[in-house]
Amino acid sequence: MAKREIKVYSDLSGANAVWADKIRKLREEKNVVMLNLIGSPGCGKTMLLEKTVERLSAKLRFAVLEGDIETTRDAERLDKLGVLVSQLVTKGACHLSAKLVHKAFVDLPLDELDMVIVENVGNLVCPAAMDIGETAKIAVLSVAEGEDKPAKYPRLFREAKGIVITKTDLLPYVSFNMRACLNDIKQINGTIPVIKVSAKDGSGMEDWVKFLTSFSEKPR
Ligand SMILES: Nc1nc2c(ncn2[C@@H]2O[C@H](COP(=O)(O)OP(=O)(O)OP(=O)(O)O)[C@@H](O)[C@H]2O)c(=O)[nH]1
Ligand SMILES: [Mg+2]
Repeated sequence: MAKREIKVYSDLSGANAVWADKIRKLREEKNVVMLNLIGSPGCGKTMLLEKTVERLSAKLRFAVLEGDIETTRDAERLDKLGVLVSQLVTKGACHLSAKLVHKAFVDLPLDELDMVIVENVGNLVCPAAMDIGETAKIAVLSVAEGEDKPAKYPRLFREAKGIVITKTDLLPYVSFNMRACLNDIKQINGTIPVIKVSAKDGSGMEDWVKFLTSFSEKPR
């Protein structure tokens, strides 16, 4: 039997990189910060954004891109608060691709914005590996998930420029060892800022907003 050549397909991330570079270039041209929020399903990303709106609106002009596998529910939550928001629906993919983000990003009124916050699809693994041309990835971890997550899913916590520990109001009811968690984070990403918040009771929200605004003070 004649030997048939096996076709090999790879380097899809190369195609992604082209779109990520387009976003980066446009961001730099328009002087817009883009933050990529990444965390498990239900860790409180959207509620954190809901509670951020009023405080952040007083300081800078921002829009939100909501990433989900299905539904426009998260975008509707922010739209109700008057936020400029679009919904990116991946139809099954576990992370946002740079191509999809680019499509929504170019439609934003970039000349009138200082910051775009992207809520990625709820997932601790895949979005961490995907460049979407962001200024920074921000890891979101709730105390309900357990303190071992940074050690078990280190890529996100290594690549992030900040970590938000959410739902701190639940600390009395869950066995989350904050000291062990912070120790692991230190091993993975020594000097990374860690912000502890409760979107429910409002504690830590000032620190969170200060952290966000610090990005618009740096080169974008
Ligand atoms: N107790 C408490 N509950 C919270 C807090 N933040 C969010 N929640 C609850 O956690 C659940 C999930 O919150 P979301 O904000 O939808 O989480 P998410 O990370 O956006 O979820 P996905 O978009 O599905 O990945 C909701 O029931 C919220 O009410 C908090 O600070 N404290
Ligand atoms: Mg959400």
